[in-house]
Formats: sequence, C-alpha cells, structure tokens
Amino acid sequence: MHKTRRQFLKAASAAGIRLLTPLGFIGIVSADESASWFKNPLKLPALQTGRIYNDERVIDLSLGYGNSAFLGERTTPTVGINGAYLGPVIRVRQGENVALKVTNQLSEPSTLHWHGLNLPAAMDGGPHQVIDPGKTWTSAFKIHQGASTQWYHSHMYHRTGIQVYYGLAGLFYIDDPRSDALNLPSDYGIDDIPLVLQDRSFNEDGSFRYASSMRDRMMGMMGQLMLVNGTAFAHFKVNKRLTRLRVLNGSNARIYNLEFADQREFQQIATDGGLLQRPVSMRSIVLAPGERAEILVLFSPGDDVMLRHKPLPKRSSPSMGMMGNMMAANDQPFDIMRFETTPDLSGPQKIPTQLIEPRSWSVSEVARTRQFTLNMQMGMGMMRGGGFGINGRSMDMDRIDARVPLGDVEIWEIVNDSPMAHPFHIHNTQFRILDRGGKPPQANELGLKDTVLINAGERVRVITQFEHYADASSPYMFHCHILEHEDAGMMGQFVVVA
Ligand SMILES: [Cu+2]
Repeated sequence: MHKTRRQFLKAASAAGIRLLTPLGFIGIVSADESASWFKNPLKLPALQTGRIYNDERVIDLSLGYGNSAFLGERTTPTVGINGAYLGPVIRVRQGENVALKVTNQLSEPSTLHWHGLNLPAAMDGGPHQVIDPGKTWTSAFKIHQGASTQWYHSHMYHRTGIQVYYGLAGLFYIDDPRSDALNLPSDYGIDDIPLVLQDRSFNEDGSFRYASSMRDRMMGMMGQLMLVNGTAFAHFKVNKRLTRLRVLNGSNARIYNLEFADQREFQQIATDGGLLQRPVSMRSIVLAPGERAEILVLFSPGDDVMLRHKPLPKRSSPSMGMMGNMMAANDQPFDIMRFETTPDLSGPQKIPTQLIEPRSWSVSEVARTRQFTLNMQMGMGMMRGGGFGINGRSMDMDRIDARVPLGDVEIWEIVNDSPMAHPFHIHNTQFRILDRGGKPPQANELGLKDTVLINAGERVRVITQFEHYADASSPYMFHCHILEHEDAGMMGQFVVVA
C-alpha cells in the first residue's frame, strides 16, 4: 500500500505537481504552475427534470458501476447514478408531488437519502430504506420547501463513507415563484453553475484509495487531489459577468475555507435551506461536509482567477495534542479550480438588494430544549475503532434516541466535547442558528440550515420545527457529516410523533 502510494506521489512529482505536505496532499499554489494544469473543462452534471405522470413528477435513477478518467489515460473504477460518477442535478418545483424511482444495479445494498428535504421518514432514504441489488425503491412525497440547493447521497449504514467516495451523490434543486421573480442568474451551465467539491486519493493504477489508515478513520478521509463535479484541475469558461455558483461540499471529511486568489468580493445569497434575506458580501466562506452555499460572483473581461482553499486561522488548545498537530499539518493552501472569462462576456445583471424572508421561529414558541453532545473517545477506544457517539452512545438501529411531537418548536443544543470540528446534520428539517458559543451567528449563517459546523469545544443552539410528516415507527437520523464518523457511530435516531 505504501509503495503504491509513494510511486503515485513520485509520478505526480515528476509531472510537476507540487507536494505540499509530508502527509501527501497534492495541490498547486503558484499561479504560473496552476495556469498550465487547470485546463480540464468543468464537467456539468446532466439536468434531470423527469416526466409528469398522473400529477406526479417521476424521476428514474439507477445506481451502477462505471469507469472514470480523472487523471490522463488512467481510469478509476467508480460508482454513479445514471452515469459513471456522481448523479444528475434533479430539478423540481415547490408544491409538486415527486416520485423518485431508484434502481440498485450494484452488487451490494445501498440507499439514496434526500439531504435537506422535509419528507416522510419512510421516504428519507436513510439506513432503514435499504435497496437490495436488483431492486427498485420508490420515494414519493410532496415538496413543501421553497427554492434551494439540496443534494442526495448514499446513507448505507457502515458503508456511507465508501459509497459516497466512489460517487453516490448528486444535487437536488428546488425552484419556486418567489425566487423566479428575483431574476437571479438561472441559466443552468451558463450563469448558474453547480460546483460539487470533493477530495480524492488515488493508487498508482488509477483506482481510488479509501480509508486505509487509522488516521483516515479518525480524522475522516482526506484526499490528495481536488475534483469539482468529478473534474480534476477544473477550468470554467465564464460566459456572463454575473455568475451564480451553487457550491456543495460533497467531501467525506474536508472543511474548505474558500476564497478567490485575488480576494475579490462575492455575495452569498443562499445557505443550505434556501435564499437569505439579503445578499451578504464575503471574501471567504467556510463550508463543512454536507453544507451548501449559493454565491454571486462578478467577473470582468480578462479575468483569470483561481478558487482556492485558504487555511483557517489556527484554534489550538493544549487539549488538542497530537490530533491538533495532525490537523494543522494537513491544512495547507491549495487551488481548487480556475475561472477564465470569454472575450464576449455579457451582462451586467443587477444583484437584488432584498431576497426573501427565510422562515424563522421565536424563542418564546419553544416547547423544549434537547441536548446532544458529540463524543470521540481517544486512546484505546479509538484504536479499536469505537468511541464515536452522541450523548455517550454509539448509533443503534434498534434504539430511538428522541421522540419529537409534530409541530413543536424545539431548540437543539449541540455540544462538541471532542478535539476536532464536526458538522452536525439533522434530517427532515431546516433550522436557524440561534447562537454559536453564546454569540449570534454571522450574517451569512442567518438563513435556513440543515448542517452546522460545531468547532472543537463549541456549543451551538439551533431552533426548528418538525412539520408535515409524522411516523412513530420510522426514524430519521441526526449525525456528524464526516462520513467516517457517521459510519463509526456518531449518529442517532429520532421519530416525529403526531
Ligand atoms: Cu465527526
């Protein structure tokens, strides 16, 4: 294993790819080098709107094997949905009844979970909705939510990490009349661009290298090379002055702090659950696994700019010890993709000053507060592969951890009692962040969210309401979205009861 990896790194090095760290992350920092490398046209997933049949929008999806060429002529065995790697962008409208028909053509069981959607628990695609090989599962429900960028991915218990890594993920757009009326860039692939960010590691033969070390399982799987929509060294030709980027952190474990190399301003217009009240000016944005952001970027003729990761400010504490050192050593700057304008750049297009009023709840409506403490047991517990849990308990498919009355407004207080950050995700709902470490959230976190990053030692309170669907027997999940942590048991189950 080590030999293979060393050979790959050697080959990469010979090809001019700079090795940034002893831990082996491959990236390119110098603008000169980047220009010669980042020239692969950004792949765009197919847009799938399905067909209307009996007042239902029917979307056919098929999980299957494929081969993908990420690195020159070497091919990588991958898994995809209606294709070799990743899946189509599913596009539906608020108020529609949808039926997602998922056929599993893999030789192992899998699931497809609709991340961020409000839906009946039995339609959620979580660990209880297993699709056996050769079988078709239909997930049918009404879309209650407004315009937003959601996504979908495998949620197979103990296999989520590897199945998503191999390619079982895609985007899920919802449109509504209010967002239509804002006249935002919305021409798919022209000025409305999906960016699925993923980091991957490869063996010398081109195959993916997944979670081979203790470190991969403990920190979560970090890759050596960036893929955007499955494109390595991606290059996008910008057509319009004002371009909307819908960014998904679809990585298993890596947290990005995104900025443009020239540190230009951009406007964040949406969080996980939809549009913000008004655009928020930013120069960098942190996105943890599972999180989405929609941003508007203004380009000028002649622009040639990298989107890159900038290391986060160090937040070291004595308790972080070895793990803190590992995290710091791994956090180097690297380029993600390149944006180059075409000579006939058209526009400009106006940025609206007001967007929508996102759903909110008042603390005075709260029926109860629940606490969730994220645990990582260090030392021997970790060495045995255990120790990942919530409230001191590891995931148990036969245990319900919380019963939430339908329609109640609740505060969920999430405490990170571990030395590293964890993105906490709640199924079936969108919430608002009340406070982070006792302080109000930043302007760009004031919208609806379904995944929130909880830094080491931090306490975050979110407020939400579970609506529309109750089922005392089918549970939804709440969990860490570092997929190796989720697979190792940092997950729990709740039901919504009428
Ligand atoms: Cu975690």
